[in-house]
Amino acid sequence: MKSIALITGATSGIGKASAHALARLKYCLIITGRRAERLTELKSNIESNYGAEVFCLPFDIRSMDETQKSWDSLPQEWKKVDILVNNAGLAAGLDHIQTGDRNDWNQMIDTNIKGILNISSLVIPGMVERKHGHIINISSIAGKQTYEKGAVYCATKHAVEALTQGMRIDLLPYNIKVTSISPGMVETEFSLVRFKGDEEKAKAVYNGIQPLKAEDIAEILVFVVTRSPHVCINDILVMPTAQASAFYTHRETR
Ligand code: NDP
Ligand code: 8X3
Repeated sequence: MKSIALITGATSGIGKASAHALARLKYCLIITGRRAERLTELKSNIESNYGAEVFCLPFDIRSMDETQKSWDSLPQEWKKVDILVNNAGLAAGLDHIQTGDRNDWNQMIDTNIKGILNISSLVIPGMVERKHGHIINISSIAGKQTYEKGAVYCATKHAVEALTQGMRIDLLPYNIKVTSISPGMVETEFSLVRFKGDEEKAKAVYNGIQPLKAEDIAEILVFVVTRSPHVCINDILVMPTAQASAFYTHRETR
């Protein structure tokens, strides 16, 4: 069997673009996310366009039970994951800490932090045994800076930064690369999810600015996974040209 990449959150945005990009590199793919029909559609699209083999695993990454059952359902040869892209994640709401919704907080913490731990706890032991593997965690500028009304989302991405560093240290004896990719604004379903389906609010996030595309991040992922075996890209921060930090953007007004 060829090399295997497992991508979480492949039903949309960065994860979906990453699936296309890794299929072009001839990886066999395990694609995950809750929306099963989207996974099936992506599988058939990828198989017909690139001839890559694809395995769909629909599950909610917040649940260790669901994650474990899905992992157990994989044929043995598919469990030898070479690349794990920890991408599934979300922001829910944009609120001051004093008015934040506890359900939103739990959803972000359970997906963005525990979700990474749930799937990583199943994939990493095999990488350790084989002394081979590459983990790519999709963090964010929100993992490096904290912005108003984003305390909990930013806290989860700061946790991703800490997990990335900790994984790199603990996995050092096992020839496992650990990379963090931290984007600024990328136009995906991210803002639609954050604003719970409010299209107007979601669109306004990108008013007067050319945001990154999911494919821009996938292109960086390709660079990261195609370095020589002795080279590990630790950390990439990437923004739209019109964004300088979490706080400064230049918007063209018409
Ligand atoms: P999208 O909303 O387009 O994609 C998010 C993906 O995560 C979907 O495939 C979704 O699948 C999956 N997901 C969310 N919750 C769960 C869950 N409980 N169980 C399983 N899968 C889940 O957003 P992006 O592509 O933009 O986001 C991808 C990553 O990039 C996230 O970690 C995000 O924080 C990060 N990021 C995004 C930026 C942006 O501006 N867009 C900037 C910086 C980082 P499904 O709903 O089918 O379960
Ligand atoms: C997503 C980018 O700036 O909304 O992680 O936090 S931002």
